Amino acid sequence: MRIRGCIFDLDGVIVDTARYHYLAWKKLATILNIEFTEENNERLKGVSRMASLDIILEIGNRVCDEKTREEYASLKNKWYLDYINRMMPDEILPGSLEFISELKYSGIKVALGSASRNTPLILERLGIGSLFDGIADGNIVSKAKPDPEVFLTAAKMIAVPPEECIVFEDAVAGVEAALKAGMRCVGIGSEKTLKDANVVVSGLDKLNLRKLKVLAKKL
Ligand code: B16
Ligand code: MG
Repeated sequence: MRIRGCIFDLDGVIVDTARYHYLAWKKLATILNIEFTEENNERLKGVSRMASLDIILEIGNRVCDEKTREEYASLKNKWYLDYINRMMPDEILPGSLEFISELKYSGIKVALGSASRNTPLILERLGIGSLFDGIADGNIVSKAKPDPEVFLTAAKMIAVPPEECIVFEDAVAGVEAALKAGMRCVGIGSEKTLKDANVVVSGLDKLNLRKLKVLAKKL
């Protein structure tokens, strides 16, 4: 395939915020007397805030009205923001900046495709907002991953057709979204979890443009 656009997920690919999401959800679960484990937290990766809350309520066998759900979600986000507001650029995952810069330097368009409504704040904390030619996040899309909307929006922003885009994603829901968008997907994490990705690497530090082109021949 010809690579003209690369679209990056944020949480779990460029920065590891999963731990902060977990700690904030855990706090809410404890208050609600729901047992919520790190294993359960895997199910929340890549899915929207409200869908994450619904998974936790389902684990605890609870049903809530809309107003209460909104209150719980905003409480969790308040605790999550306490962590995010203390984030520093050294939390950017190894190899991310080098890889993205190399892509840009070689003329490939680079976009962000994240479910997170906190994307602008995270990018500001990390000082990397200006790196991207397009930013599609949870604030501008209405359908959460596994719906392809966020990646299709990102591709439009960089004016590259889906078949010439590669998505880098750490979550099962995100891989599904990328494939539904008609894009190729490089899974970031374990092959066992990301079975449907076209190829899987453990992190962006394992990639450079030369290696990506070799992988792309198999895509
Ligand atoms: P927020 P990504 C996702 O980001 C996270 O993986 C997921 O765990 C979280 O629930 C979702 O963002 C919404 O985040 O509460 O900040 O809007 O992986 O798509 O970059
Ligand atoms: Mg992610």
